[in-house]
Amino acid sequence: MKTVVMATDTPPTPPRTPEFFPQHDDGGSVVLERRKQKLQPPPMYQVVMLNDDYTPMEFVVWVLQELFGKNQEEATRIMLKIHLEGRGVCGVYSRDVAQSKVEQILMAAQHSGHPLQAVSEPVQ
Ligand code: TYC
Repeated sequence: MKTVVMATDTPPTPPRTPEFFPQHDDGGSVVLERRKQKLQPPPMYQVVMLNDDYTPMEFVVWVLQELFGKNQEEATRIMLKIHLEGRGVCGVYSRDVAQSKVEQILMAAQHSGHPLQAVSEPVQ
């Protein structure tokens, strides 16, 4: 007979991976080996802004304040780092939030007619 699951029922819990699993050693006996914990924290992504020769410094400082919550001093420090070194980290987020920040930068830049570029990349 088929088991009918109603949409209102709480779904059955999936079987848990046993923490210990049987292994056969060379002598024919069975030993229990502890499984390695497999769960890793989700990878974090950094939003990196790139330098160019045309975007005004004031616009970059504004982006860092409006989209990344930096104060004037910190925003100016990051902008100058990008200007001098070619790139700089604006913030570190989960993958989706980082990608959304990149899109917001690109939209703001396009809207204002600036060629400002940004990317997100996994934190090493
Ligand atoms: N290099 C730009 C200028 O001299 C300023 C700038 C800084 C542009 C940071 C982009 O991500 C950037 N106007």
